[in-house]
Order: sequence, then C-alpha cells, then structure tokens
Amino acid sequence: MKALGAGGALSAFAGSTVAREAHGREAAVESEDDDANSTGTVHTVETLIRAPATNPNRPVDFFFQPTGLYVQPGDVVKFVFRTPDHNVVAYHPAFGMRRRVPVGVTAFSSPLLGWRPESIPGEQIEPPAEMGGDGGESGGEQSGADTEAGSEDGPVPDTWLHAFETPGVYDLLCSPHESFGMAIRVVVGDVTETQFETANPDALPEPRAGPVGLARAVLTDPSLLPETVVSEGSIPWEALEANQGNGS
Ligand SMILES: [Cu+2]
Repeated sequence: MKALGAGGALSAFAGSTVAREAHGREAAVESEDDDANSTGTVHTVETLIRAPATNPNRPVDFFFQPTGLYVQPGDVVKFVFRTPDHNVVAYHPAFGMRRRVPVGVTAFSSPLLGWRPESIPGEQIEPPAEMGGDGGESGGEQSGADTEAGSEDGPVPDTWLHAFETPGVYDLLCSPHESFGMAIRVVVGDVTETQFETANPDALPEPRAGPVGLARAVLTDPSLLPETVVSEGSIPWEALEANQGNGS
C-alpha cells in the first residue's frame, strides 16, 4: 500500500482525508493511473433523499447510492452530496462504535456537507430545492458525469473523496440519518471475511456500539453480504430486500 504514496498525490488521501477542492485533487488522483499498484479508479456515490419512504419508520428515504460498492485497494470513492445535510463516517471505536472497518484502519469521517458553500449567495435565506429527491425517481442516474462542473450559477453539490487502501469490508454511516438506514458497505479487494456481523440483525451489538435504527436492517440485508457486493460490483438502494414490497 505504501507504494501508492510514491507519486505523492495519492498519499494526500491516505488515512482520513478531506478534499473540498475536489477538482484539483481529482486531477491529482487520476494522474496516478500510471501507478502499477493502483487502478486509479474514482467511484461515485451520491447522497440522496427520496419520497415516498420504503419503510413506514422513516419520513422519506435517506440513502447512499449505490448502497453497496466493490472497489480495488487504492481506489477512490467520490461522495457527491446531491442532497444536503449528510456526512460519511466509519463505524469505528474512536467514534464510540464497534469497529466495522478492517482492523488497523484509522477512524475517518467527512464533515457535514451539502451544497458547496461558495455556491450559496451570502444573502440567501431559504435553502435551495433539493436535487435527487422526490422529483427525480432515480437521482442516481445523472451521476458519473461531472455534473458539478460548469454549473457556475445555482447551488453546486459539494464532494468528498476517500481512498480505500486496506482490503476488507467497510461499513459507513451518515450521522444525521443513520437511524433512518443511511449506511453503505464498501468492499475493498477480495477480502470478504469480517470480524463483525453482516447477516443476522439479532447478533449485532447494542445500538450505540453498533448500527442504530434502520441501519441495522440495511447492513444485515442479504443483498449487502460482502460476497454479493463483490460479485455484483454495485448494489443499488432499490435492490435491498428491506426496501422491497413496502409500497402498499
Ligand atoms: Cu444523511
């Protein structure tokens, strides 16, 4: 893993990483394509809000899209805050939670993010209408392309990048919406064994040491089994069993 830092650029992402100036940093990461140890791939995950809720125990769906993601060691995940008021936090003892990231991984989290601060005029009082919410049935589909580039007028989604270096299974949450099920599993490389429960909600640690509220259902959903994440590559929110057949 250390070799990844040789180019200098990616080492800036090692450990806990904040990158508000996404454009500059991304350019740096992508220049790592030449690095023999890194695929240089940047995966996009969006923070979305959508109505109606797929579970009566939440007002609307708050979720990461995709909700399960398979990446290679050294790959970068770019979180795009398509809707505001979210963060990305590792389940980690340093944060008072039972570890749900590989042993040896240092605690990491993003700040609370939303629109890029400089894209909101200083005199603006009301928040912008949220994108990726109930309006767009599938807010995730406009992803991939750098939609935040070039839209100088209007609110611009902020971004946060994190490089996943250590192989293994990572469970991450959004602090404001964990109890509503806003959690994501990232599997890095082909290490799918974990030291934490991934399948049986009853075997999870008590809330506050472990996932809270509906995050418990999300992170033990059959569609998010680490082996399934690896075989499928990407698991959309809609694929979770917990989100099926609840419309009526
Ligand atoms: Cu959230």
